[in-house]
Amino acid sequence: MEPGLRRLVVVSNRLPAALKNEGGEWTVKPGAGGLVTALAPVLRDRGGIWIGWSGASDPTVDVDGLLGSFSAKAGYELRTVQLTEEEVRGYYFGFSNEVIWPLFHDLQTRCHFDPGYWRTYLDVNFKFAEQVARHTGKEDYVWVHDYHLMHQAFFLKSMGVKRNTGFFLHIPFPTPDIFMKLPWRWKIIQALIEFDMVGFQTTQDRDNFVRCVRHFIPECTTEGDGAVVTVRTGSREFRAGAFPISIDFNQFANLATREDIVQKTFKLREALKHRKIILGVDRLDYTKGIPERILAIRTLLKRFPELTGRVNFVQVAVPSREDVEEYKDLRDEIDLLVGRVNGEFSFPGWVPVHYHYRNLQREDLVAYYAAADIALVTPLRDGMNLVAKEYCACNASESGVLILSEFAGAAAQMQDYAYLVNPYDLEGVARAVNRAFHWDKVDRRRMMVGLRDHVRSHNIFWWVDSFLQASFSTNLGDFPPVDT
Ligand code: ADQ
Repeated sequence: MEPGLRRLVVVSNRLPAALKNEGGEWTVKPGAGGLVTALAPVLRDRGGIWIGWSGASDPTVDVDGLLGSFSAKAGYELRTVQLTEEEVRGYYFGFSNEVIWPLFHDLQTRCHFDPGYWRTYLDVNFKFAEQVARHTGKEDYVWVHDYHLMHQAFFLKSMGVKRNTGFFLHIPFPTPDIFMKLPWRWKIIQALIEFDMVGFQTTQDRDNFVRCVRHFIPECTTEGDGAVVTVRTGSREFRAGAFPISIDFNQFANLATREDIVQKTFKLREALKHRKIILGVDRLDYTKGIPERILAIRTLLKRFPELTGRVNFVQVAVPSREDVEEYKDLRDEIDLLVGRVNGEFSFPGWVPVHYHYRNLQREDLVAYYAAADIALVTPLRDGMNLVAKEYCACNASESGVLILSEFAGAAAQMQDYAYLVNPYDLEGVARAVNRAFHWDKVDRRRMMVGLRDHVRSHNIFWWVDSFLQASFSTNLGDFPPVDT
């Protein structure tokens, strides 16, 4: 079979449909993320399977029955990996979220290097690999997603199962000095080099990874100078590439101009009395820099008192990992900071910070994006950051300004048209917001048109195509650099 037409098998921690217990009854809810939107048509057209955890640890739930009806509608198969509560604790909350997530975001002091987590991570990865081996054939292409499942190719090989495999890391890959803090560093490198293609969000991430490989295998060489390179380690030859993930541009752009959403946008602006809206939208996570952003708004109001009463900062945070202590503490910290800044600057008829802690419907989110004059996207570190791209897609008026952290993967692609800032530099962020506030309409339009053109052409479908083509292409010269 033509390599590019192989059946696709996607493997990720969670399935594109989640089982939810609502009032004692289990139901299936389809996932709405960009990855599902992009991969579903590919899976449907060439035939495919998605393998992952369903989100239900209750052994009495008829998972296969519930997912069967979803599969029939979706047009591709779903296969679950059943996990016990203890496995979810060790592999997901433990190793994935308390070791790899903070370390790969350069926040090593937040890591809990618990050897028990590591063992459970390996056990669960083995369980996933068994399912992959059971449900796939030699002709299939197995595409594994993210840091929860770095050992898939390694375990398939140890079982003697030959598969063509690709891996995509959605979060950053750290520099060697940070990666070396991981007690299981060599085992992770050993596992990753068993994939045929290892994909990253940026060239910098890819190069960090290659430098870590070289640390353990000094004779490692690379060939190529584009987005994708061939890596040779003596015993292994594989590809490593940069594939900046994106969004379904048209879906967001079309929503933003739909009549009912235009109405919603109008109402939002009315409610805020035509003051300039500065918007932050994030999962509530310590990597997103939300406390620092609120402090930057405080600095803005102190340094530029003439903006008092003329701006509103709207922060929308979607609840995330709510059972984890650190995330509860972060929520408390944000509540406190919002209260402090509002206490310090409010006057009758004006409150500077509007904070919403909830999951918004897509339509409401788009209305916020469309209403905002300035998007303040300032993560301390981020693999890519889709909010930056969603904001541009929804800015149909082409008058918004994107202020973007230089530590978000998106900065590598968007730096020519976004206002880049260091999120730790509160004065610098405040100055950027002040400048954006006063920015001339012609300049704003030029920048936003540039951003929108880029996201339109480098959308999520482009991303899927480039990853799959780079996995099979015989000419890596077809993949020019994707960022700087
Ligand atoms: P995340 O860390 O989840 O993803 P991000 O890329 O910003 O980060 O995506 C967040 C998503 O959540 C966006 O699609 C946004 O629309 C949605 N969202 C945020 N707040 C919301 C709210 N209040 N209500 C509803 N939806 C909300 C990881 C990596 C990123 C990488 C992505 C994709 O950490 O760096 O960009 O994967 O690879």
